[in-house]
Amino acid sequence: MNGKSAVAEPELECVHHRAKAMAAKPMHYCPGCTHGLIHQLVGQMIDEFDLLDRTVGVVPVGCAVFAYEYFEADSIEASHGRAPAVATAVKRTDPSRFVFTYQGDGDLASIGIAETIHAAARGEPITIFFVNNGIYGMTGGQMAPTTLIGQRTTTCPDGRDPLETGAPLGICELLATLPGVAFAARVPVTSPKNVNTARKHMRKAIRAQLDRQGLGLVEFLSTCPVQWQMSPVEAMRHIDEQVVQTFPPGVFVDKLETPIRDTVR
Ligand SMILES: Cc1ncc(C[n+]2csc(CCOP(=O)(O)OP(=O)(O)O)c2C)c(N)n1
Ligand code: SF4
Ligand SMILES: [Mg+2]
Repeated sequence: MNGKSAVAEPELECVHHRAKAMAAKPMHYCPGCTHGLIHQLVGQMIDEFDLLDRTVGVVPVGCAVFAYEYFEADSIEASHGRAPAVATAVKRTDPSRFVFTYQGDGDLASIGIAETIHAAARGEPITIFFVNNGIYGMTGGQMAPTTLIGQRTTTCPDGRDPLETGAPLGICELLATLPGVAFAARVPVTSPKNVNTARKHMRKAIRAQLDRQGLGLVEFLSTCPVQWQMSPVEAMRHIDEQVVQTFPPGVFVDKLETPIRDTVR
């Protein structure tokens, strides 16, 4: 001790904890990808609502294909785009389960658009977490229905031309026309404030299912720095400055105070 008194170690406060619903495994996502952050939000919600024992997650094909590795809950891997149909089957077989899907934009808005629209039209009491990064991330950066006008991808290297491939598809705007949808909102996950807003939307999308009001969906504006060929910081800025102009954040449907039966003809 050299005659000196020992300096007390400062007590460290852990600000971020891994949700109990999350497995203690390193994730495979690229640096700066917000898939991991959105996973953690899903885990936090399962903890908050104490749903772990009765949750079934339906996970997609896409970069989140291994999502089942990261949740402690039971999970099913759906074929590309089929998650809302699989979730419908699980929920109808055992209505006591909390059933969520986790889907990318290629999965939900392209190959799976029929499953999305019909699950919503039927008002299935399931919760959809929709990760819109405007591109097919996993397969090498091809154009998705959500790709911005002028955005370069491997299948539109000169930028998306709406005269050739149409305009970006707004899923929240589309679902807002369907009476079976109890809650739909869009949020960028680009700042602590926005992440808090995401949590608020997720609570409502979960309540829509637990109160059997109808389908609940949260669309996250998510980064893909690798396929966008941007740094993680540039990718966040790109969402806040560009993506939100085509996909405005907000609540598109909130019928939680109105029994769904009163809104269906
Ligand atoms: C039936 C079928 N068609 C095509 C594919 C190839 N495929 C795998 S992932 C993917 C797109 C993934 O994009 P997205 O859903 O946006 O997820 P991201 O990787 O961007 O998170 C495609 C087309 C497949 N696996 N199965
Ligand atoms: S390719 Fe894009 S979406 Fe996929 S893990 Fe990497 S950054 Fe994320
Ligand atoms: Mg995508």
